[in-house]
Parts: sequence; structure tokens; C-alpha cells
Amino acid sequence: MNSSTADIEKDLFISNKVDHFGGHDYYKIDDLLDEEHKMARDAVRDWVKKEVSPIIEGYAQAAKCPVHLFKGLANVGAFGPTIPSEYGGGGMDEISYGLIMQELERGDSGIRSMASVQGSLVMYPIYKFGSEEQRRKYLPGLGSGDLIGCFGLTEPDHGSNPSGMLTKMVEDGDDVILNGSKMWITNSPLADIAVVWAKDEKGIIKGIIVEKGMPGFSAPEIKGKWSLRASITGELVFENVRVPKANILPNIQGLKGPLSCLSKARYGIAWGAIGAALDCYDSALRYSIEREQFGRPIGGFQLTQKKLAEMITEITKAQLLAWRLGTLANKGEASPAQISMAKRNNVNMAIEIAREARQIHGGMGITSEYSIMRHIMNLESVITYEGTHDIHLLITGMDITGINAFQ
Ligand code: TGC
Ligand code: FAD
Repeated sequence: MNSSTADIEKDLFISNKVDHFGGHDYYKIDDLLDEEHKMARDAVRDWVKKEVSPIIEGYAQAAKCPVHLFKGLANVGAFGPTIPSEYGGGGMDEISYGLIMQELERGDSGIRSMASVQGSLVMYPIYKFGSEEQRRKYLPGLGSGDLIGCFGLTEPDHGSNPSGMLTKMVEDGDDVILNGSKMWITNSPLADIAVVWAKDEKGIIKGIIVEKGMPGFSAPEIKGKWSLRASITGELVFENVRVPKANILPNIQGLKGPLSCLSKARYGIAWGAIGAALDCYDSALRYSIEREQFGRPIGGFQLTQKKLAEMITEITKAQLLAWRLGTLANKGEASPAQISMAKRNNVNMAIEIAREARQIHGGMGITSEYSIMRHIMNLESVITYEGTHDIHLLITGMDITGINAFQ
């Protein structure tokens, strides 16, 4: 910890509680993992216990982003786990990527968000759609955490329907002039670069890399969030920002570009949500055995057992869904609609488990002694961003009926 981190933390609630989490694997899904998967998961689990669990409640309560964790996230390979290592990524497979997101979100959804945005929404589009020059310029710094990136798709009036976006780029010699604004952008006030999606003169959506400090570009913070309080969120405002044409991602056009990035990130969230659910279940199980009422542990009452049994059943189903999705993704066969189903199911599973876990903790469940309330509040964002619960339902509906409910 450097002195400025110590300065920030002196006024925060820093928990002395030891994080005892050891995982829950009711169906022996570990047998389906290889050594590399387990090593990636265990390394991130250890890092979360040491670096995240003791401080996260304090940062969340104070609505401060633990910016110092960017470097640690890079060191545990959380940025772009599936991107080749020569481009700053981890060179791992999709299941390792998923397990890393699971462990991060067990710590906090906002910490997982930092990694999702940096890896799947900034590094991935530059790797997938960028020129070799763009890859070499930005990816190593993003992978090492020396650069922070953000992803600008959502606008004030275009959230679920990004195809209606108004942000525009107009050619001017070797540059384009960018005008418009983006809303709800994770990490934007901190970001050195923003991958921004905007329409050209013909109305074609393109991705462009905008750098901090370009005249006319600002990224004010959005304050007053009750959710993802340890993650910083802001706007992106473009007022006649001159950006070199060389910053346009050359290998993609159309909404398919940002939506492919979303597929990558939604996949990670499908795993991440399991982490939040595991943390709530773990806490509820421990509490139900320690806490006594009417002369016996509350875990001895049938109603508590029903809650806990249903929790582990739903977690197990979500783990199997994520694992199978991972095996499909490793073969390049996970469809966007399959990813939507897993994101929707697993986030909803997590939020329901968090609410039940809160009940089991009684009054203690609303305090920062336990992570439950923070997970509940965080998951209210997770169930909305990267496509809302209902949008994912309609994606499944479209896939199975062949009829598009959005048009
Ligand atoms: P539609 O006509 O269906 O599709 C346009 C083109 O895109 C293709 N496509 C996809 N490709 C890859 N992955 C996906 N998930 C894809 N979904 C669609 C599609 O095949 C088509 O290709 P082509 O070749 O025919 O042009 O587009 P639409 O305008 O009807 O939109 C459909 C809809 C509503 C499903 C889509 O707009 C949508 O998903 N809306 C939700 C918006 C959303 O998720 N925004 C997220 C913003 S980023 C964020 O929240 C980050 S939070 C980060 C954090 O902190 O972790
Ligand atoms: P709206 O689209 O206005 O939706 C409002 C309600 O209407 C929802 O319940 C929705 O399901 C429903 N609805 C909309 N259309 C339909 C329909 N056709 N049928 C039925 N119901 C419908 N975006 C980025 O680009 N980058 C980021 O980094 C980013 N980070 C975020 C971080 C946080 C903390 C949050 C909260 C959001 C973030 N977002 C980001 C934006 C996020 O993706 C959007 O909030 C989300 O896509 C929903 O858009 P909206 O908020 O405009 O809601």
C-alpha cells in the first residue's frame, strides 16, 4: 500500500474479519476442471481474500473506487484472460476466464466490473477489430494496468436500444470530429482511453479510440449511486473532439461490433454472478450454524434449511450452466443467445440468493459486518447493465420463435 492509499483508508471502515471462504462444489464440478483452471481460480481467490475482502466494505460505504487494485488485478491476470499474452492478455481459455470473474465477483461486483470493462470491453475490441499498430500501442499498457480504459455505448436516450445512438463522427481531413455523449460509463472518470461507438455520416456504427486530454473531451463522474459504490461510473462528453482517423477500429462496422464485445463480457458476468451468490450462501450457511434462537441454531429450523437447500441447488445449476457454456465458448460455439440465457439466469439466481441470505442474517444482514447488503445493491446494477433481465429474455424469445420482439 502506498502512502496515498493509506491516506484514503485512514477514514474508511477496514474489517479485521478473516475471509474463510473455501468454495462450494456440491456436484464435484472441480472434476471437470484442469490444473490450469484451478490454479487461475485459486490465485484470484487468494488475492481477493488478501486485497479485497478487508477493504471493500469501507470503499463501498464511502463510495470510493479502490484505484490501487488495478495493478493487482493486472498481476493476477484478470485483464483479458483469453487474449494472447503477446498482446498483454493472459493466454488462458474461456473457463479460466470465467473462474477468474467468479472469484472477483465473490469479492465485489464492482471489482469484477473493473476487470470486465478493461479486458472484455476495451482490450477485446482493440485486439479483435484494431489494426496491428493500435494493438501494439494500447494493449500492453492495458494488460499491465498502466492504462485504464472504458467502453462507451450507452447514451442518455439510448440504453437498451443502442442502434438509435446519436453520437456522430464527421470526416475532416485526416481526422474525424466527434460530437455527442455517453452515459453510465464504468471507469470513465479514471480512464486514459475510451473505446467509443459512434455513427459516421452514412449512419454506420464504428468504434473509435478517444484519448484523455483530447480537447473537447470530458468524463464527469455520476454521483449518488446506491449500487456498485466501489466502482466509479461517469459520462463521456464529446464537444467537437478532433480524433485522428487512425484511431478508428478498422476491422468492424455496424452494431455487431459493440454487441460482440458485450457477448464476451456477458459471458464473464454469467460466471461472476455465481461468485456473489457463493459469498452470500457461504455467509448464510455459517451464520445459520452459529446463530441460536429458541435454544438451537437457526440452521436447525426447517424454514432455514429450505432456504439454504434451495440456494445450493440454484448455485449448482448455475455452475453447470456456466461450465457447459465455457466448453462451448472454448470451441467458438457459444451463441449470443446462449450467453444471454446464462447471464440472465445466473444474475437473477444471485440476486434471489442474496435476498434470502439477508433474511437468514436477520438484522445483522443489513450491516457492513457481512457482505450481503453490498452484494444485493451491486446486483441491482448487474441485472441491468450488459442488457437488462427483460432484454435477455426477449433475446431468448427471438431465438426460439424466430420472431423479433424489438421491431
Ligand atoms: P440486431 O439487428 O439484433 O443485431 C445487429 C447485428 O449484431 C449481431 N448481434 C450480435 N453479435 C454478437 N454478439 C451479440 N450478442 C449480438 N447480438 C446481435 C446481429 O447478428 C446483427 O448482425 P448483422 O451481421 O446482421 O448486422 O440489433 P438490434 O438493434 O435489433 O438490437 C438487439 C438488442 C436489443 C438485443 C441489442 O441492442 C442489445 O443487446 N441491447 C442491450 C444493450 C446493452 O446490453 N448494452 C450494454 C452497454 S455496455 C455495459 O452495460 C457495460 S457494463 C460494464 C461493467 O461495468 O461490467
Ligand atoms: P432502458 O433501456 O431505458 O430500460 C428501462 C426499462 O425498460 C428496463 O426495465 C428495460 O428492460 C425495459 N425495456 C426497454 N426496452 C424494452 C423492450 N423492447 N421490451 C421490454 N422492456 C424493455 N453502458 C456502457 O455503454 N458502458 C458501461 O461501461 C456501462 N456501465 C454501467 C454501469 C452501471 C453501474 C450501470 C447502472 C449501467 C452501465 N451501463 C454502461 C449502461 C447499461 O448497459 C444500461 O443501463 C442498460 O443497457 C439499460 O439501459 P437504460 O438504463 O437506458 O434502460
